[in-house]
Amino acid sequence: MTIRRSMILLATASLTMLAACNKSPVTEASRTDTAAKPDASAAAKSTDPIESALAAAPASIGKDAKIVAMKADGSMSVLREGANGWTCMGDNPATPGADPMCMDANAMKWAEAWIGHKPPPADNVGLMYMLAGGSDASNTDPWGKQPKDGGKWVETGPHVMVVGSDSLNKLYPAGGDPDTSKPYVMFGGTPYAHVMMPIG
Ligand SMILES: [Cu+2]
Repeated sequence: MTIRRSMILLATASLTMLAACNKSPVTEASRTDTAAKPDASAAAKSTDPIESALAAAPASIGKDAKIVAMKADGSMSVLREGANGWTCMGDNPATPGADPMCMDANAMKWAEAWIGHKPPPADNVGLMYMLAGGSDASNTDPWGKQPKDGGKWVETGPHVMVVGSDSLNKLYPAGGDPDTSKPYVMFGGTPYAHVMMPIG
């Protein structure tokens, strides 16, 4: 608990720096290329947790989704109630890339188990949207905070995730250095193995 809390405090402290590092190039590029379009990446890294969360899913899902934020103790605080069974969470500022997520009720049960270091429920296949991409310290350690031995972050573009399906996990490669341009398994060999399916 103490470690988790200090990690989160650390993450909060470096929020401004990270936002500055990551947002600027994207914003500049989009100004040149797509001046009229909203900048999805900047929205995903927004310090407004609702704006960030909504960047994860199609608007048709996001508009009625519940929005939550993770508190320092790992529990969730509700920022906005929802009506469609989906729950969205904004970017984690402790990771370099954007990684807001929107999950259905089964994926939410899975995520709560993962965050709480508990076994996920059996027979519980769930879907998750991460349309702004994902940024993970490790593809093998479900609770990794930093890449090991100076390794790189696992950066994945826009994708959907299927959690809780052993039969699907068996179809795709796992391991420490995945090709994130094709379907792959994250956290393979752990109870939190899931398929990451890039969609663009
Ligand atoms: Cu993901």
